[in-house]
Amino acid sequence: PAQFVWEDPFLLESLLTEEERMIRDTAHAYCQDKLKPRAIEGNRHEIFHREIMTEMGELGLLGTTIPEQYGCVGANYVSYGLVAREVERVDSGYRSAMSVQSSLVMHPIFAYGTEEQRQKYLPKLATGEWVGSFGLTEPDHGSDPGSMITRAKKVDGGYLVSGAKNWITNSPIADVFVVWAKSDAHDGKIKGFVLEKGMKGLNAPKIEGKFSLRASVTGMIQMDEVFVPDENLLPNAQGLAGPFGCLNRARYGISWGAMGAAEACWHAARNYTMDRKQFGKPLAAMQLVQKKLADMQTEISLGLLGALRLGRMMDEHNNSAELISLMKRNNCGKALTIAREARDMHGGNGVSDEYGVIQHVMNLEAVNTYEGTHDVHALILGRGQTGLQAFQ
Ligand code: TGC
Ligand code: FAD
Repeated sequence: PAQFVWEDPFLLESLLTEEERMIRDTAHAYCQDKLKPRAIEGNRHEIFHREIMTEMGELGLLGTTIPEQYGCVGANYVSYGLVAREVERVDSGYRSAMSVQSSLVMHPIFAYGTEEQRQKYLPKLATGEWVGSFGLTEPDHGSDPGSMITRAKKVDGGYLVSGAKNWITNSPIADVFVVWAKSDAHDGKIKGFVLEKGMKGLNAPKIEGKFSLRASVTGMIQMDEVFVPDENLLPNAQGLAGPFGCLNRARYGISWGAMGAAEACWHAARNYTMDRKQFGKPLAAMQLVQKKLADMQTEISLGLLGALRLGRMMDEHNNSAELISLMKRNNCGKALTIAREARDMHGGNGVSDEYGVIQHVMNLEAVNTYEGTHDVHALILGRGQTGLQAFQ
């Protein structure tokens, strides 16, 4: 029989193309050399180092799937997933910043925008000169965005947008805001608008005291009759299908990213228990510890294989939204369990950020909640297999 490769039992590596491996290797080197050294400070002091966006832009890690004519690398969805895995191996907060820019800001401008909008925004978002944010969630409407109250009122030459968005990644440092609002000029249907920093009536205060994703900046978007010119309406999407088209892509990326965080925790737990001796033997020689390592290996191997299969289906335009829910839900939930186990296996040291596990535990709490909570994705899957909706 072939040799067992403990860190890659399905030989996933052999299922990637040359180009996919090249993009992955670029991301891996950057994340380990440049991102990782900042993660402890970022988490301790709630700092998002803004220059990360320009560095990622330089390497082609923003809007990876968007065509080259807009300054992007035009890679496939598998490559995008591999990048998310490498970034989140370091910290989910950095992957958040990257996902929002790529899937939630650049994608809607590319998919629903005019050629002028693409030309105006995409190249600067691709280099990281501009940072984007995505406003769907409201203080009183999270899992049920269809009940949003943010409104766009038609006036001469544009719209007056009023409302508040809550828990918005990147908003305090954003130059561009893709905001979803119900438009009275479109029978009250949800439309996407591109707002820009400095518009009158627009504020984006930071949310303080976050104990998760501390290396990512999160805030609100407050809009008090912000005048948004007609040319900033995204014309080619209407209804919830607009924001969900973006979420499908971000959720897919998260299914890879969460496995990157889980791998970091698994490898840390394995190394730690190999080195650490109690009762005269390495902890890794104990049966209970080996069972935990085996569970981590199993869930991560299966989770990565599922993410890869989903990526291939996305590249063939042959994926369902339900399958994205299945992978987002499974991989986030499993990653959170793995991170908690790895933290436990580090004993007291596990609560110190020096060991690189506790911040993954805290981060994955938010990752399991945003982009559709673990239970909301269960309801999407329940509806998908029974035809009966259980949201209400
Ligand atoms: P429902 O009746 O199911 O659908 C309404 C319309 O939307 C369409 N649709 C989709 N289209 C494409 N892809 C999907 N995944 C879609 N899901 C729904 C649907 O076809 C329909 O279209 P139309 O044209 O017929 O109107 O809507 P509902 O109101 O019953 O929704 C229920 C539910 C629970 C499925 C949905 O609202 C949901 O998924 N809630 C979770 C909310 C969420 O994920 N929010 C994310 C906010 S953004 C974020 O968290 C970013 S964090 C990023 C980071 O920092 O990394
Ligand atoms: P709620 O919807 O109030 O849910 C609370 C609890 O009730 C959850 O356990 C949920 O599973 C459960 N629940 C809800 N409905 C049902 C039901 N029908 N049946 C059973 N249980 C149910 N949003 C953006 O738009 N843009 C962003 O950039 C963004 N970034 C974020 C960054 C962070 C750090 C965080 C924490 C959130 C971010 N979000 C963002 C918001 C995120 O998407 C929401 O928090 C998420 O969708 C859940 O909504 P909620 O917080 O209002 O929880």
